[in-house]
Amino acid sequence: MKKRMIAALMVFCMILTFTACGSNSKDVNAGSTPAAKAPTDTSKSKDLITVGFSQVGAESDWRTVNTESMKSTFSEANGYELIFDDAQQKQENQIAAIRNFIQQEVDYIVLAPVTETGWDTVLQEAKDAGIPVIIVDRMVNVSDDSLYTAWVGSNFELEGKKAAAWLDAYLKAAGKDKDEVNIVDIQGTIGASAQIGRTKGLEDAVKQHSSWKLLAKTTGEFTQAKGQEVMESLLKQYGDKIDVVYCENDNEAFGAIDAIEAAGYKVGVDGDMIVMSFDSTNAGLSDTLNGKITLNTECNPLHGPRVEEIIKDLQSGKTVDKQKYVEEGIFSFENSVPSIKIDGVDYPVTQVTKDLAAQRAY
Ligand code: GYE
Repeated sequence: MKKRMIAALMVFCMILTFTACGSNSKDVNAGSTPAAKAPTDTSKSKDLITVGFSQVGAESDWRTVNTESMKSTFSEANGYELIFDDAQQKQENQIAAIRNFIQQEVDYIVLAPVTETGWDTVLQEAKDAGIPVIIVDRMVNVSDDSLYTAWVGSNFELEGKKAAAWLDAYLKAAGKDKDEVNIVDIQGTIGASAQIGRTKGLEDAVKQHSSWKLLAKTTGEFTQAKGQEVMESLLKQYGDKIDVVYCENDNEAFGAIDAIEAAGYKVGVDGDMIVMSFDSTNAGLSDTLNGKITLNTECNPLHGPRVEEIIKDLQSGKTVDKQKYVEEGIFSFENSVPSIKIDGVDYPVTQVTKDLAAQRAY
């Protein structure tokens, strides 16, 4: 209590000092209503909104596009000063980056969290410093929702459900729904929302299909190298007993396809096993067009403008949605399944064409 009072006094004194000097004060309002800039604020850098962005890493094509989207949105020309930090897939690096942003008194902290848990302490520090935190892409699992202002990203469990519903419909259309179907799941980074949701979508479906067997689930850490390594060992263990390789992102799928082909097997609807993937990046869609990936469930990485919209609303004192999902499609090599239904909602399945692949924005 005493400490708090001293801290409050110090903050008060600091505010007084800054105001007296006519210096530029910082926004210190938490939550959804940041304070207006000081009217005396004339210097160029102070006109810019400072955003500290803690990015997961550079593990995949999706991530590269996502980084690009953030960097091009939060440019000086658009009125921002972006402090970008690549955490190399390590939560401790993200925590250090956030502490650094707090020290630099940024206006907003944007966090793409590597995993869901472990954020309470550092987000409380950001809240205490009065800096709004926007979570993007994966989710955080915190005990108190007021530790972040808003979240925007994908419904990863729905993505998993879409993929599993397509597999069900595809097998039915091929007259193979009574056959035993052996599946391996190359998971994403364990504990990341994208992994949790996609794995759950598959596992729930496996429980509902007595003929589906999940032979193994193991992480490929969302990278091509690990996807290949993991697939090599799965092939050693199960060989062509595997019918479906469920990769939780495109890069894992690229690695898995390399491993399958190097072991002398053929991927695709007329091959030894089919590969399913998530993301639908440019390269992912070309592999869907050529049939190496049979189904690709979209995950949209273009979050820069979405985060900017939240920041603009906060700047103008508007309330923002606490959580916002992005709409996403489903792309397939073949056309036996025109659409799928989940919880009463129809989702079209788009067969990839040359034009569609060529026009892809990411
Ligand atoms: O699917 C994967 C990336 O969190 C949605 O992370 C993101 C996932 C994406 O590494 O490619």
